[in-house]
This record gives sequence, structure tokens and C-alpha cells, in this order.
Amino acid sequence: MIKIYGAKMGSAFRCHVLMLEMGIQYEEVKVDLGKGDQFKPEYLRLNPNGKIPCIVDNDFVLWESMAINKYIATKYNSDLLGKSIEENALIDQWSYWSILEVQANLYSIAFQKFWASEADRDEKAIKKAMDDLPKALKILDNQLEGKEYILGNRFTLADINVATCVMAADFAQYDYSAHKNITRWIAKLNKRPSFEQVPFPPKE
Ligand SMILES: N[C@@H](CCC(=O)N[C@@H](CS)C(=O)NCC(=O)O)C(=O)O
Repeated sequence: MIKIYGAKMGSAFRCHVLMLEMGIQYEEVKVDLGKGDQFKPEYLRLNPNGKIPCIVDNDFVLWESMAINKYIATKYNSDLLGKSIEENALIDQWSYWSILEVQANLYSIAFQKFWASEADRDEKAIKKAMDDLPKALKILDNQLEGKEYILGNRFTLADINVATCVMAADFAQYDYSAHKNITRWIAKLNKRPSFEQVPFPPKE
């Protein structure tokens, strides 16, 4: 059985959502970030980055949430993958784009505003992220214009990967409601049983 290291939060959240969407049995292994479990030698042997998520599938170890999701969807031949090489390339495009252009900026704001000490706070980093985010979100909003999902009218892995990046807005207390298509799409995804089972932000 696949083990996912990391609770249903942060970057591990998207791997839990995918497993629930696909109805795959898996084991969640708790890594208490507050207590520093991610830096223990036994965890660093699996993921030298000291971050969650990481999966162990028999003897195979994999980290990076987007790579994990692609591996799981491919291994179990999920219909959440594209129906062609081109559709799969578009899923990759949106996934890599969202982690870099959306999630990284949201985490930068959350880190600088709420997690860093006042002495360490980098106002320039906050400003850069606040300037860059609306441009990125506008690109996503335009893509969703007149469509139910990122690739059209079919829910795919791109929706899980990109939406879970946008949902990091909660950590940053970033308001994206001006982007009407994104707001509508997130509300629709939150009604899916998988997202409902893994509420974000976590309630546990
Ligand atoms: N790009 C990585 C990001 C992983 C990541 O940043 N994980 C955070 C939680 S969202 C973490 O484990 N942080 C612990 C730490 O920095 O000490 C992925 O998508 O898997």
C-alpha cells in the first residue's frame, strides 16, 4: 500500500485529494512539522529536502507533490490524465506553472507576513509577490473563461494541481475574489467529495 508522508495540508494536500479522487487505499504517515519530524535522519533519508510530501510505494521513494501526482495517476492509469500527448503536456504546463507562479508567491507572502520574525521580514519580497500574483491569476482566470475546468469541460489532474496551489491563498490571507472565473471554479471543486473530505484549511 502506498504511504504518504505528510498530513492533509500544504503541498501534501494535493496528493491526498488525488488518492481520494481515484479511490486508492493508502496510508498516511504523520510528519509533525512543528516538532521538526521533517529533519529527523530517518525522514531525511527518504526526502533530503526535509519537506512534505514524500511517498513510499513498495521500495520506490518519490518526493515533490506534482511528480507524485503524475506518478500515481500514471501508475493506476487514471482517467484524470490527458487523452493525448498534447493534453498531458498541458496538464504538466499548468501544474509546473502554478507551483512556481502561484503557490511560491502565496507562500512567500505567508512566510514574510505571518511566519518570519519582524526582524527577518522582507518587505520587498512581499511587494514582489503582491505585484506578480495578479498577473499570474489573470492568466488562469482567462483560461477558465467559458469553461468548467482548466482543459475544458473535463475535470483533470490539472484542476487538482492548480486549485491546490490557489488554495494556499488561505495561508497568505490573499483575496483573489476579483478573479471571478477562479472563484467560481474553486467553489465548484470544493463541492467534490474528495475536496470535501480534505477541507482546506485543515480542520484537525
Ligand atoms: N515543491 C515542494 C514543496 C514542499 C514544501 O514546501 N512542503 C512544506 C509544507 S507545504 C514543508 O514541508 N515545509 C517544512 C519546512 O520547511 O520545514 C512540493 O510540492 O512537494
